[in-house]
Amino acid sequence: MDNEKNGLSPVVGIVMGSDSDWPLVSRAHETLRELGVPHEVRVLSAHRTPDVAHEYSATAEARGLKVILAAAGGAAHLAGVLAAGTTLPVIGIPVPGGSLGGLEALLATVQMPSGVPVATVALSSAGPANAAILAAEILALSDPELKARLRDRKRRLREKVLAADAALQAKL
Ligand code: RP5
Repeated sequence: MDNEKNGLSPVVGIVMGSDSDWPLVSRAHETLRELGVPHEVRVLSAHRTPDVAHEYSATAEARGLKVILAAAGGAAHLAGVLAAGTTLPVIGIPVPGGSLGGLEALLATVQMPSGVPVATVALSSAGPANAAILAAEILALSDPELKARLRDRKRRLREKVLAADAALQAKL
């Protein structure tokens, strides 16, 4: 990953249940890259490699991670299984495309039992980028430079909407 090339230790772990999730999950990777947040990306499965998923979660904090993003579709237990093994914040990304259209992944991700939270983002193309932004917002609580980059990103969003409105008014 880019961080390794730069010699930076990852502070965010992006984990997905299958490499088939990558086309969607790559948006989280791109967003963290834009924000300059060092991160790693892994394929781990709650069902197919449960031992590796447990090990990842149990060692995440000691390895320097501060937030975990976990994406899965179908019976999406990955975020919950990772959250069970760490006190780091875990952000779940439900992946659409299962036989129930992703609703099953959304419910499996969001409906965690008391005491083991998973912060769940939208079941849409906005989900992975929002998960990355939320992770960056958590990290920015103790990183003023990252906070400034997030503020700049939000300012650009505002300008985009204002420009779209101005363009529409000019046409009507
Ligand atoms: C989940 O099952 C994965 O996260 C993926 O969204 C879904 C299908 O996985 P594959 O059969 O494509 O490997 O565990």
